This record gives sequence, structure tokens and C-alpha cells, in this order.
Amino acid sequence: MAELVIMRGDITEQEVDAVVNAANSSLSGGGGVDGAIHRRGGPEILAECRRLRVSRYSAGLPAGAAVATTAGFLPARWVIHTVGPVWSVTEDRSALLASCYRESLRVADELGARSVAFPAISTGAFGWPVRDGARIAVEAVRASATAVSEVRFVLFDDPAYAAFAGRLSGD
Ligand code: AR6
Repeated sequence: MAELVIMRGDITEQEVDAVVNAANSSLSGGGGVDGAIHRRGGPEILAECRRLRVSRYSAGLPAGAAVATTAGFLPARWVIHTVGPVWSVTEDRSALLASCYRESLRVADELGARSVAFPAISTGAFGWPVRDGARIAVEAVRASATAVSEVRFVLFDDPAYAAFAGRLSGD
């Protein structure tokens, strides 16, 4: 089973095999993690995303799915783009959020990645409450049969770090 690690930091600075992008279905960039990855990773990531839109994902990458591209100028080798669900008070979309983590690890296994850094998917622009997002993330990773040896959650602020720390310490 993968070792789970948490840290405060910026996902674009991680020296891991793959970093996960909290993307949207268009794969054309955005704010938050997505904006930072494209800004720092350079144009080759977007160029590959555009090719994916023309080939495999003409209707966009669905929520819960994941796909890899080059990492451009980032220290990682690959970016795995996944689309989290938008938080809803009327509908339980937890399975889609869990699927983001599971599918990203499946893609990582296909690539042969051994270390993967995740942000707290959906907990920014998509509005998911961070403590619940942390619970789903940790449960989904722990339940995945993956060859990845290190899963690193890279948290941008104190509330996100505290949520993941609480979850990992077994509450
Ligand atoms: N490194 C690590 N974590 C970060 C970074 C960073 N550089 N920047 C923000 N976070 P978000 P989402 C945290 O909004 O909720 C984009 O426009 C942030 O504090 O990046 O899945 C996409 O194009 C939060 O805890 O992703 C989509 O349209 C977490 O990362 C939409 O936002 C996720 O915040 C996706 O929204």
C-alpha cells in the first residue's frame, strides 16, 4: 500500500513522478491549481490537452475521470488531469470525488509513476467542504490497489492541512 504523506506547499514545486491537476472538463486551464500548473509548466501541457480534446475527449473530460500529459517545465514527469465534481447541497457527488483519486492512481500505474502529488481536489473553486474532501481523499487512496509507493497530499492553506492531518491521524 502507498505511504500517505501530507505537507503545506505548492503542487507545482513537487519533485515527484506525477502531479495531479484539479482541472475542468474543457482541459483548457483555469484558476487555482490548474492555473498554477499551466503557468509554471509552460505551453506544451496546454498543447497536449488540446490534442486530447480533439482525439479522445471531444465532449470534454468527464468528472471523476483522469488523463495524463507531459509536465512541461515542472519538476514532475507527468501531469495527471482529473475533474472533480462541483459541490452540491442537494446531490451526493462523493463517488465522483473518490473516483478522481482512484482514476488518477490508475493512470499513474499505467505510466509507471511511483510518487504522486495530489491537491485537495474540488475544495477550492468547486466549493467542496475541505474536511469532507479530506475524508474522501484519504479513504479513496487507502482503498486503491496501486503500485504507487508515495502519495503526497500538498495542501495550500492551514484549514486544508488541518483537515488532512486530522484524517491521517485516524480520527
Ligand atoms: N498548490 C496546491 N494547492 C493549491 C494551489 C497550488 N498551487 N493553488 C490552489 N490550491 P482549485 P477545484 C488549493 O480551485 O476546487 C480551476 O479554475 C486550493 O486552496 O484549484 O477542484 C479549474 O480550471 C484548494 O484547497 O480546484 C476548475 O475550473 C485546492 O487546491 C476549478 O478551478 C483545489 O482548489 C476546479 O476547482
